Amino acid sequence: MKIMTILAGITLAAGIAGQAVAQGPGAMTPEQREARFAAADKNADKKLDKAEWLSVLPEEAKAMADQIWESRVDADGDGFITKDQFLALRMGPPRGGN
Ligand SMILES: [Ca+2]
Repeated sequence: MKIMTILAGITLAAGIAGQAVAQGPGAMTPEQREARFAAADKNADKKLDKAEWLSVLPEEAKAMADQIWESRVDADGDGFITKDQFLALRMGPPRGGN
């Protein structure tokens, strides 16, 4: 029961984050996503730590930041997200086979 509630919360927060990242109708272009990554990468080491990622996380997603970071962003648990990982982030349904 508790687990289900937590999972539902993660899904909800991820959806909110996805909507905010998309910023209204139409997803961000790859150029916009790269610009966001560059803006977040304060120390220019080409990867984001959690604090840097938090700096570009939409306000409405911050309540679930820990869950989103651990479950979807830093899925390999190394404490960083690379540019490739950032650009590949999809807050919506898992990618299909194409
Ligand atoms: Ca960095």
